[in-house]
Amino acid sequence: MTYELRKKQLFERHEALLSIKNEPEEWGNGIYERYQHPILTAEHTPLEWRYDFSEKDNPYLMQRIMMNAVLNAGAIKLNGRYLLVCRVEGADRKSFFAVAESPNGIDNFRFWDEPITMPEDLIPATNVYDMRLTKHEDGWIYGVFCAERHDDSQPGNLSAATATAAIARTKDLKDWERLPDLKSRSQQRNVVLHPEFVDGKYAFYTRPQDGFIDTGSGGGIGWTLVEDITHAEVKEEIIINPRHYHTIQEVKNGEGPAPLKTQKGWLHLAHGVRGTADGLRYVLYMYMTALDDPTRVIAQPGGWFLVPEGEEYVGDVMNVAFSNGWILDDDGRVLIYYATADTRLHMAVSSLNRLIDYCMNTPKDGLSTRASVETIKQLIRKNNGTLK
Ligand code: M1P
Repeated sequence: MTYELRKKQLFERHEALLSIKNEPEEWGNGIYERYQHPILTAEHTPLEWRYDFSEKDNPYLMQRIMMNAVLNAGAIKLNGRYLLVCRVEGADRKSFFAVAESPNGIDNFRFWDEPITMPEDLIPATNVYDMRLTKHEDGWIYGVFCAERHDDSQPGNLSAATATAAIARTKDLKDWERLPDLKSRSQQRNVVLHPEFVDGKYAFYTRPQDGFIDTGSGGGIGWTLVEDITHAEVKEEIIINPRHYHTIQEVKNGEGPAPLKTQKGWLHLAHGVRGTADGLRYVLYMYMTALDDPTRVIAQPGGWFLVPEGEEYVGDVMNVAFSNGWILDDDGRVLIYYATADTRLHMAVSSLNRLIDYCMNTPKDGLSTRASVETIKQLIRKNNGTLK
């Protein structure tokens, strides 16, 4: 086969992948509908990012730069356009940010021509990932993400790293202004900017952690107020959604996307982590906080909201569901973007009303077997008319 013919077929196959129509599953759980196909994978990245299309320089039509994964995307609807700021990971293990756009938020996602060039901070990071997008009432769109650096206090340990919350802002997702990283005594990952001022200050959801992986004494999802976002510092930090023994958030948890404001309270999507004999299990869960006090949890359904299913379990980091992006659409639908196994990106669709109902009316975790059995029995009795 000639070079030109192989190249043509390569583009045709890629176009066929990009234009697959995605359909919702037929039977869900009533809370949301998952879509059948992953919306973005490494194979969706533009061919121009991976191939040198000069026959002279690349006669074998090899991938010169391979891609490993597309995962953990921030999401926003901007001027009617559905946009994801994806974490794309190359074969070299470096993550970078790239915008993918879809005409309907569900399928036909296509990457913009080039990845984002994120201006570097005073201390350049080795790796950046997991951007949370917040359309703040100050008029900026903020991207808060993890900046990872080698921990130079342990020169002999090649795996020693630090996690810091990096902050950047933009109006269009094209040009970014980098602000200094969030100053904090502890390491921080999964930091998210609240969309409104609270007491005239910027408010951040935090996730203090002693080490790069272990949260250690970090008690859960935290909260801090910051006067000047151009010199953001965690001075006082409270835990608003703690870890708890023998729950889905025993080992760690972290805020997902920026919360959605509803008439009943702030709606939150988060991830919880537990240990198993086979390693960590990452699942998604939801909770709500009060409108007049976003630090006060007013509802939290027991257990997980979404877990990996079937093939979703398999990938680079098995047994992981993770989300840092959702879009509240004009018609009340909530488009939830989630990654599985740190490998690919999927979506599920619900609505604001359904998610509020789920949060307000799902029994909470009674924290013991006895309480769980009692909750199940109450539902049985309600259904057979014997509930007193
Ligand atoms: O590998 C699972 C996830 O691990 C981290 O999340 P956390 O800080 O809560 O442990 C992040 O690296 C995330 O990107 C990754 O998906």
